Amino acid sequence: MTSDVPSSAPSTAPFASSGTKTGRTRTRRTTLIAAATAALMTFGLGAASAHVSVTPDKTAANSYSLLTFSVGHGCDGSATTSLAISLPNELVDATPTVNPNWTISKVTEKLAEPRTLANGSSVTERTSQIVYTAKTPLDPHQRDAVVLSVQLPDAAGKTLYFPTLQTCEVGQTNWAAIPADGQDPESIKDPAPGVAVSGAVGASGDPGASQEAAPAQAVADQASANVAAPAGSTAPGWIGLVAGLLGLVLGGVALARTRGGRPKA
Ligand SMILES: [Cu+2]
Repeated sequence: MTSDVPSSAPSTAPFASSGTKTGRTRTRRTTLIAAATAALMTFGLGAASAHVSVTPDKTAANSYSLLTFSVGHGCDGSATTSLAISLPNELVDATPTVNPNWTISKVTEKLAEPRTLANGSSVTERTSQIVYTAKTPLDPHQRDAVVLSVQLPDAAGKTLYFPTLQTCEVGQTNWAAIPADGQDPESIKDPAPGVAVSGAVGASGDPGASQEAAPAQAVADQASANVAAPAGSTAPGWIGLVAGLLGLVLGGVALARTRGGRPKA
């Protein structure tokens, strides 16, 4: 239904055909953005940001963390209609941040046996999935982000995966592939969003937790968690970032040349 043409043509055509200075500036900006995006995608940074991916604001075991799930694009050019985010077994629930673009529902499942939570209470069922349904299908060439609040489990050193089914008007992508130990998530097709849990912080009241996580390990986990990937892929992530920034700079230089080289613009 939704094709590439209607989504971009109406927004630029009026400016381009007007022949005003604003129109040309916008056209050039669009060109720059397209060039920069191409550079980012080429050098690998785009993969992490374009997939359905997750960015935690905190990674420490037992801490409350806001997990931002980003949707970078549709399914082969088709608009996204829903996202079903599965919670890892370690979590029994998540609190979604209200989002005006989506209706949100929870899928619950009975636990095989009751589970005792960190606060001492016991539960017999858990939330297995949070389902976001788009009020208006998300343009395949625009991105969006949804946020879940979770209490990270006492699982320092472990990566939690949130397999996510992205359903579109035509087709779907199941972001559910879990990388093997040490495998770069960027190297596999449709990787599941993952959060690496680091050592507990301020664990003075919990000697067990502080023993498990040496400070150096906690720092390493924190760094890798920022790119939502196991420690092994930290270096490639930074290379991608540097390469992407270089692409932006080169794009800027090209733009400046274009401007300077047109005497009768
Ligand atoms: Cu992608």
